[in-house]
Amino acid sequence: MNTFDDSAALLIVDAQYGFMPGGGLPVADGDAIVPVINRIAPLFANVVLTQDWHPVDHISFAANHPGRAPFETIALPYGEQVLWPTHCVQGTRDAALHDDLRVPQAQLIIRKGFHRDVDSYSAFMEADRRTSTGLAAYLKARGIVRLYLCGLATDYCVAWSALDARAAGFDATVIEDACRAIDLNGSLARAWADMAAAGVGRIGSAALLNT
Ligand code: VGL
Ligand code: ZN
Repeated sequence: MNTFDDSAALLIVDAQYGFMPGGGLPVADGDAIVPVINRIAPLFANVVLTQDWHPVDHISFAANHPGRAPFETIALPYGEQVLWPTHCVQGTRDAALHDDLRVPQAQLIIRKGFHRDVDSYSAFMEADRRTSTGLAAYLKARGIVRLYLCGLATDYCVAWSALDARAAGFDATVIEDACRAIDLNGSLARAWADMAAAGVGRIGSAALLNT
């Protein structure tokens, strides 16, 4: 019952324990996305996942900046960086994808945030806006032109990925109820405004299931 042909892909962003209740950087109600994703994933022949994948000494962790607390911001060479609680450390349970995700057809897992000195919210481009993850080239090589995005968190990794998808020439639509947000200092409203301005579409999973 694949609804979408080979020119479309579902991009599942950071559906990891680290962003679920009990994780290092818990997103409220984050685990509610799992059953929604499991309902929509069978519509897609192509599925790609991302995994936030930090070394323990990563620059985005408040713990690596003495005297700083989580959710403060610092200036880095590439711009402003939010300091996060330690999350998704490489090889830990916190970095694992949720066990209940059922996407057996998934074809690629893009790991990001593994350079110690650069964060990467986006699945496409690291925060220095120069270092590519290789995802755009992979999708283009496979003839994929349309992306549907879901995962965590709406206002960080999903939004940055959707914006970069548009910048790289892809059609991009966020599946709203298959995402949850952090919403730090108005970040969610800003993310939706930025996505709208960039031509990112929005759809609900129920509408998607009726396509
Ligand atoms: C994310 C903050 C830090 C995300 C990842 O997946 O949205 N947010 N690392
Ligand atoms: Zn991270």
